[in-house]
Amino acid sequence: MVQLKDIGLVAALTACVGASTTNATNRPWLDQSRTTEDRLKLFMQQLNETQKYAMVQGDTVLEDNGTGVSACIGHISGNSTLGVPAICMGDGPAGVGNSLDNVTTFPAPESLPVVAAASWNTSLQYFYGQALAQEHKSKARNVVLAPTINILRTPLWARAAETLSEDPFLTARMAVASTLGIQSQDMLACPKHFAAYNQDTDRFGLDPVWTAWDSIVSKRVLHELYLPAFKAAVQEGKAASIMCSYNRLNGHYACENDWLLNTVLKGDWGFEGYVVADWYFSVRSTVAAVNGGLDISMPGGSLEDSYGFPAYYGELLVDAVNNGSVNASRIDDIVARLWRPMFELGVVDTEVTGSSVAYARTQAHLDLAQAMVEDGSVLLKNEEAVLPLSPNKYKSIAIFGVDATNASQVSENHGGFVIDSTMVVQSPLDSITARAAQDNITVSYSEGYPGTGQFPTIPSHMFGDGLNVTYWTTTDFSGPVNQTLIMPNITAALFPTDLWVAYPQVFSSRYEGYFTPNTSGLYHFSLTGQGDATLWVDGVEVGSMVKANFGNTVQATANLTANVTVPIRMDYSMGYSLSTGAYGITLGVDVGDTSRYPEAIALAAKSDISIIFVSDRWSEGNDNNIGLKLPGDQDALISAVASASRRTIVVAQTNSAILMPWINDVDAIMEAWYGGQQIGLGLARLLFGDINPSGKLPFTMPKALNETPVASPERYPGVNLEAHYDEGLYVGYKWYDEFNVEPLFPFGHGLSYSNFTLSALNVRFGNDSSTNSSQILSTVQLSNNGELAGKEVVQLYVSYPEAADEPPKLLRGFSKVFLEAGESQEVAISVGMSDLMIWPEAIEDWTLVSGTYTFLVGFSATDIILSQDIYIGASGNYTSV
Ligand SMILES: *[C@@H]1O[C@H](CO)[C@@H](O)[C@H](O)[C@H]1NC(C)=O
Ligand SMILES: *[C@@H]1O[C@H](CO)[C@@H](O)[C@H](O)[C@H]1NC(C)=O
Ligand SMILES: *[C@@H]1O[C@H](CO)[C@@H](O)[C@H](O)[C@H]1NC(C)=O
Ligand SMILES: *[C@@H]1O[C@H](CO)[C@@H](O)[C@H](O)[C@H]1NC(C)=O
Ligand SMILES: *[C@@H]1O[C@H](CO)[C@@H](O)[C@H](O)[C@H]1NC(C)=O
Ligand SMILES: *[C@@H]1O[C@H](CO)[C@@H](O)[C@H](O)[C@H]1NC(C)=O
Ligand SMILES: *[C@@H]1O[C@H](CO)[C@@H](O)[C@H](O)[C@H]1NC(C)=O
Ligand SMILES: *[C@@H]1O[C@H](CO)[C@@H](O)[C@H](O)[C@H]1NC(C)=O
Ligand SMILES: *[C@@H]1O[C@H](CO)[C@@H](O)[C@H](O)[C@H]1NC(C)=O
Ligand SMILES: CC(=O)N[C@H]1CO[C@H](CO)[C@@H](O)[C@@H]1O
Repeated sequence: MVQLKDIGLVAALTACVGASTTNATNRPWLDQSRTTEDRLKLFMQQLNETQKYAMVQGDTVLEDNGTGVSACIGHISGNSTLGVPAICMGDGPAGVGNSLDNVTTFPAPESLPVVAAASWNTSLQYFYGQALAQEHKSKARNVVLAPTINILRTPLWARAAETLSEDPFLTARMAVASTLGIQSQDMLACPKHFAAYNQDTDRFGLDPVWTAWDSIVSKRVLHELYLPAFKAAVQEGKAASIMCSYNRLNGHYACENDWLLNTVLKGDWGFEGYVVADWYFSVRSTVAAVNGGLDISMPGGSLEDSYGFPAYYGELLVDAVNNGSVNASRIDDIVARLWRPMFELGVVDTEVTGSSVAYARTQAHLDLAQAMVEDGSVLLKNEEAVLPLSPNKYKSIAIFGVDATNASQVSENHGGFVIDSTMVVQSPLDSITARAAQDNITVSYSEGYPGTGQFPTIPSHMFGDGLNVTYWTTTDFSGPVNQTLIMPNITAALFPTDLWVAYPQVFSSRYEGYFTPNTSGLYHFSLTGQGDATLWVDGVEVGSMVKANFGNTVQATANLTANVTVPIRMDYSMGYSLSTGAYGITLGVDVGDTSRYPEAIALAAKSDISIIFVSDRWSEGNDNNIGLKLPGDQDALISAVASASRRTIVVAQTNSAILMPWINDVDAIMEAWYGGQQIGLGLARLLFGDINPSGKLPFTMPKALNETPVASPERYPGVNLEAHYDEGLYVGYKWYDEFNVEPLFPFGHGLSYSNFTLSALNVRFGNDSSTNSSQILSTVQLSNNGELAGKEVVQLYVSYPEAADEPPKLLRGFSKVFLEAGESQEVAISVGMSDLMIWPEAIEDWTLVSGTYTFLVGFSATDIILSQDIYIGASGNYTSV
């Protein structure tokens, strides 16, 4: 019988194993001329039971390298004698995460959809995957925990920036490109999070009873909407691993969901790699998980005393095998799944040369990051050709907002994204100023708005004699008071640790005191931390953080008068926070200043054009709780500046959709996402027309939150921890189409400085020679009638026969094409028969409905230009009409 302490010993002994050599003498599994299965079998014969058990459970006690910096966020030891390296997994999807330095801060992945070329394997998304893998590899990692390919079901999702689209077809194309890009570098990809993980609210539940929400979704909707990108990543992208998600799916945790993992993923799709748990809270059991298809457990569900969970894949697993609840062959199956891709993709044969402190950033990657800004930023509005900027039109430009500076919002805040202390942001202000100088245009700046970041901590003297703080050992201010204290200010560092060191102790606290402003004006408060917090100033609730699992900053504003003392209160509960030891909120302030608006308005009035930078700051673990509104007084600033400006441009750096109450007051709007460190260089070129904008929205922007598909608590975030996906297939543009809801900006929308047209659509049957299968070939003539060269995305949607019971139209192809001014080109898009199949509940399988299909081409979901019907008969019996 294997004891847990043996496993610990093996892990410790092998913790520092580095590179393998390819010396196959006496180690035939290192012989690259053998097949993967052959090598795998030979390798596994070398492992005894103890060694195998040590491999099913990751750790984060990592290859520290003596610097205090860990390369891996998940780690499974290798063995130098056997010549196999450790498996070292790292976040994240927009560059090397986990606070490693000297890496490239890329734009958020969401900016990439619809930028891909027709042949996606040469697309930017593929290069992005390659660059990601190269940087992770430099940091000694061999598994990239990316891409994130969950459907953007609600624009409120914290991780909108990290995922790809509301549409399954588009997401699938991007997922394949990114997976192939990563795995082209002798690295493993790990598409995530499997499955129906479309919100962060309630993903862990509430301390100390951690129960995650349950997604209630029909099988048809899963097969047609939430699973296709995973299927494509597995079957076409050959993804080496898949990460299962935190949520429950139809009553069972995703990481112990036999139907999802065994029947669908490993059975129907033939997935031969491994399923790894998400880091905390996704593993909830031993027998159900291992029999339900989870291969590798990760800390949180596997570390002793981790949030009260036992080590499910430690001694409990050994016991489960010994008592017969888990078949011993399942352990071999897991170990084979773990190492198969390591052999198949050549990772075992690649020397580990990286280190956590290596310099991974390269000029080529910075250039790619800039190219992504140029290809992915979306020009939403451009009235009367106010853009591009040019000396004929403007001699002076006024710029507003801290996001224009090097404090620009360029990345998600959580550590899964890039958090690099050495990052240098190419600020939009500097880049625009430099570019404008070439045209003798002057650029001036006025802050107007202090940004969405953290402000300096409120100094103690502004709270007079201090704040009364009351503590409860409950999460909801109930029960007897545990203690009261006087605190000089509100900082996370001053939270009394004795309240929570004895896990599972939880607490809530209330601060009450007085705040004395030293100036008059609008005060911006920053609440930085995790958990739940609400701030009241002068008796009015001015802002809140809701169910934040990880650190984030939210903003609150209050209009105050110098030397007029007002009551201040903050309620804080640590219930939803995750990072042990990081409880509490730090309250910062940007003091009021009555001159801010007058200065901005004066500058706007004397300039030829105003450019206002705005942002939000949603981040993993913290869904948007303010309903798509821009934080703080940014809406007011835009309106104020616009009313004084001759021309106004808004540049938005946002996680997802935002509401635009000022839309009719401004002339142009550019969505630049969380654009990475090269944002300024790319934006300057776009604004001046050195590059023609060609980014397209990967999701629908609604006019109001209550017009989105999931605008009911039963659907999102769920009631009693059940989220009912009963909007069915009607997610994104399918909803707006079906219910005739006019969006603010439709899916696929994005303007160009040129004028593209489509003509001569021809839809016909064809044959895909590579697979010798039937397909439908659409050709259409794309013309650039403008005066600038540029790219345009031809989008192909299909309307199904009535009997299919599908939404009005579904994206089934797209092609991004570059044309010189005046040039025309025939664009061909083929759609395979399998892409037209549906999955009716009645037959529980894919089927092709016969009938008349309408093929529609256009430049967005609401800009359909040409269409043609085609009749598809019973299998093999096709005729055009
Ligand atoms: C590596 O594997 C071999 C063969 O199973 C074993 O004898 C050796 O102890 C292992 N090395 C370490 C450091 O665990
Ligand atoms: C390969 O391994 C054998 C046995 O450990 C050793 O004698 C030999 O020198 C190695 N060859 C190379 C090229 O490293
Ligand atoms: C397996 O091998 C390891 C390393 O050689 C050793 O420490 C362990 O005791 C062995 N376990 C069994 C069950 O033989
Ligand atoms: C970043 O790289 C530079 C140049 O190699 C090095 O001097 C510096 O120490 C690195 N910084 C960090 C924080 O790793
Ligand atoms: C900018 O101004 C300088 C000095 O007045 C002049 O020489 C130059 O031609 C101007 N450039 C442009 C692009 O107008
Ligand atoms: C907050 O109070 C602590 C404890 O007195 C003090 O060390 C810290 O400097 C104060 N912070 C500010 C910004 O006043
Ligand atoms: C306050 O909470 C701590 C931590 O749970 C506990 O040890 C202490 O006894 C409590 N004090 C009171 C007065 O309830
Ligand atoms: C703080 O507590 C003291 C003592 O109970 C009380 O006199 C004072 O009014 C309280 N201050 C506030 C702001 O509640
Ligand atoms: C703040 O108060 C002043 C004075 O009442 C008022 O003029 C101003 O509009 C207010 N600002 C905001 C943003 O509410
Ligand atoms: C084992 C390992 O990764 N060692 C590295 C630690 O960091 C130094 C400094 O970059 C490298 O030189 C070592 O190779």
